[in-house]
Amino acid sequence: MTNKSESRVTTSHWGAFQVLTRDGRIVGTADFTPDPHASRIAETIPAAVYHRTRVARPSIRRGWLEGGDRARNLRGHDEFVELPWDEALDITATELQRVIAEHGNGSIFGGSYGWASAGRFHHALSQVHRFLNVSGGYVSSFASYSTAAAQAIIPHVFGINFLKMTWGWQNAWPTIADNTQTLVMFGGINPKNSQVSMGGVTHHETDGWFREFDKRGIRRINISPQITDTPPGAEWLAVIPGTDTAMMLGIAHALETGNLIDRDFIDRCTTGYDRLRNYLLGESDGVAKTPEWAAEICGIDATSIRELAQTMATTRTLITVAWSLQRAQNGEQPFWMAATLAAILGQIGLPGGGIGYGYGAIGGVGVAVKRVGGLTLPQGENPVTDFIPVARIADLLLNPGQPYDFNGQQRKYADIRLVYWCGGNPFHHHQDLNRLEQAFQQPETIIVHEPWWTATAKRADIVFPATTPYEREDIGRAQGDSYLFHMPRLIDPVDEARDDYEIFTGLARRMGLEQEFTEGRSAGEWLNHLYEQFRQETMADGIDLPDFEELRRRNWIDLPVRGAEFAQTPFAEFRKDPVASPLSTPSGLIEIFSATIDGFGYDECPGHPCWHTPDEWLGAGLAAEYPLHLVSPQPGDKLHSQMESAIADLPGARPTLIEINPQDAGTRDIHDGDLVKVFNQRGGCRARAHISTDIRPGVVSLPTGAWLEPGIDGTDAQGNPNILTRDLGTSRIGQGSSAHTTLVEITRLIE
Ligand SMILES: Nc1nc2c(c(=O)[nH]1)N[C@H]1C(S)=C(S)[C@@H](COP(=O)(O)OP(=O)(O)OC[C@H]3O[C@@H](n4cnc5c(=O)[nH]c(N)nc54)[C@H](O)[C@@H]3O)O[C@H]1N2
Ligand SMILES: Nc1nc2c(c(=O)[nH]1)N[C@H]1C(S)=C(S)[C@@H](COP(=O)(O)OP(=O)(O)OC[C@H]3O[C@@H](n4cnc5c(=O)[nH]c(N)nc54)[C@H](O)[C@@H]3O)O[C@H]1N2
Ligand SMILES: [Mo]
Repeated sequence: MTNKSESRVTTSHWGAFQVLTRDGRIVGTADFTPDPHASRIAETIPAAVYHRTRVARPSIRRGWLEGGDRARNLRGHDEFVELPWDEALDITATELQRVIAEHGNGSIFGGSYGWASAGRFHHALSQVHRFLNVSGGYVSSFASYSTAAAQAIIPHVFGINFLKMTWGWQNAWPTIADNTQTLVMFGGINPKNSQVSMGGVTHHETDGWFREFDKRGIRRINISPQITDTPPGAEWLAVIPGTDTAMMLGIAHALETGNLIDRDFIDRCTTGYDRLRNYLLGESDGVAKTPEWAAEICGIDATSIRELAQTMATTRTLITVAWSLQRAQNGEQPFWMAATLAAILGQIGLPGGGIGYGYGAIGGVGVAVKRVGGLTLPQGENPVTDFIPVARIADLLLNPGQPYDFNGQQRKYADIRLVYWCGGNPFHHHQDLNRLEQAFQQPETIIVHEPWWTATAKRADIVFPATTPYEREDIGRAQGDSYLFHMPRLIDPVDEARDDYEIFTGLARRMGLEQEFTEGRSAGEWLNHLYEQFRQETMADGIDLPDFEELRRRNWIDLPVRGAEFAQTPFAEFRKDPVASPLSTPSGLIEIFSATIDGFGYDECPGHPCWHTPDEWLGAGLAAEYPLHLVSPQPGDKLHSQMESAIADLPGARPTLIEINPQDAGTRDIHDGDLVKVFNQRGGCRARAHISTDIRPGVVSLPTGAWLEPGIDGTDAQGNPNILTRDLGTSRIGQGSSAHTTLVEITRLIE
């Protein structure tokens, strides 16, 4: 790899790009030309890969090595001792064996949530799960921070797995372009988010489709606290965060009382509308959910709500809901209520009509592709069946043995002694990070694999330096994408970094489990093996693929699986004949009332969608003290906290910009560019004010992505919103993250 310049294509969660190397070093990146709208995220790679914050060598916390009780309270404040690989692996294998012998595998948390990197074999989560499975198992985690509440509620309503619905049962962009007249977008459809997708999105087409919608005169309505949540040209209804369910109920009331519902569809295809109708009309609780009632809550006037109801009933309407709406207290409700609206409008099963979730949340949703076989490292079986809903990590560590409810089950938190994290950054992604700091003091041992010294790595006991995708060979392939990539090893590992696979192989060898873990294969042999399997499956689907050597030579292939001919109309068969093609719900129908959920006896949900005032919103008593609603969306310039090292170095990038309306800035004497403190009862962080009328008064927006860095007074210097957010399950149904249910106050800081 010396003395020459090369340009090879690789892929990532934000799509494909060229990597330029010279003398074995990455010196730049360039766009992948077939991508019509390439993401800029790759540009930070050369700086990030060689950044001073790379973990250079295996590192073990001094207090853990030397302290009698392992000085657990020093996590995050201790120093690390660098050790040679052999010694660090010996110590770690011995510790894993000790914990397993003394407390059993049910005391190991390996849920290890996170996005890690693209690439099918070196997928960090698959690697850690496979390793822990052959070691006797681990407490796992269910669902994701992205869609936990949706994953719980949607099967009750439609009888389908939410992720299956996301990828297979949605209207595709070409169908929308051809048929939809009104696109009603709760939470918007944001091309900045569709830059990325799990495993990659090669054609960034969302912007292009919106230009097409504009040309065709499709009416677009953005119901969101931020106008920028959709491409320009949409009407904007600046809803108060957390109140969409109330607005939807107001629309439903207008449909019901205006004779605008589709009785035939309701009778044939749904169950339980009468129960909801009683609630809408106030017969069950004495409060009619009129547009006037809704307006008081959601901040959109009753006339607009009535007009919207009229438009939705008289035009082919697709209601879309961003995932963000369910990342909130009772986040199950807007997803259920939006489905209910689409059902009573009678548009489910019509091309370009009905309901869709997560358009724009990630690229790939809405793309018309034919699904072909997957390419994944087999993880094996987990002998431990215990799990937590993913966002309950702090509860788990703080409450061993304590009971909790989840989707009709009564469960108990395990007693965790060892935490293994590989491919995620909980001190970026979890809510109420001060609480997570306490939770992270509980386990006896925390092991992390990371390329960089993230806030999580700094709070671990044992940190192994992991390679980045550019330092190893892999294969790239994602759902919702037509491309297949060979991802070449572009440079040697930086410092002493090793692949996760190699690290786990070293541990497995010491634990007498090498054969089980590797099955006798090197990384290269695994790639050949997995590719050959994928090739056979794909050929069975009628698509010819070259052998691995040839894929290596070609670098990438565009499979003939993308195009309008692959678009399907979701629920069309069901709509035609719900008896012959029933849904997998208990009734076989769309459940507007769910006897199952009713049977849970949760007072937050009576068996049909309903409005409950959240603990924190602009109408809460707490708003007297913390009068601004904080939304914390995904960052537009990066993926979560990845490559934060290089981003944080960019002039003006940190602390993070917080968007604030001129009215709210004015009353606080805050000017554009001022350094501010954002705070509430849970904590505080610094940020820099960005004043804009693109955000609704009363709402501020601080994207995620900064690495936590608390100063002596506990204020985070970088601008991580999760020091402010509340660590509370969405409800007992989904127990997802409620990141968006957060009130704050802001003051100007003197620089
Ligand atoms: N307030 C608020 N909080 C949120 C959200 C929100 O909307 N608001 N959104 C939530 C959502 S939806 C998500 S998905 C999460 C995202 O949270 P995470 O998925 O935890 O965020 P990432 O920064 O992608 O973390 C991946 C980590 O893996 C490391 N990594 C990359 N490649 C490798 C590898 O090959 N091996 C190893 N060992 N490590 C690797 C990266 O350096 C990085 O530190 O955040 C959640 N948090
Ligand atoms: N560039 C980039 N793209 C990403 C990611 C990234 O890190 N960077 N992460 C990816 C991941 S893991 C995920 S899960 C998806 C997330 O996709 P989403 O969940 O859809 O995205 P968010 O950015 O969290 O939120 C979108 C918008 O929702 C609005 N919003 C917040 N609360 C409410 C509310 O109560 N009502 C209404 N109507 N609107 C509200 C906010 O204005 C916010 O800008 O994004 C993916 N895309
Ligand atoms: Mo996510």
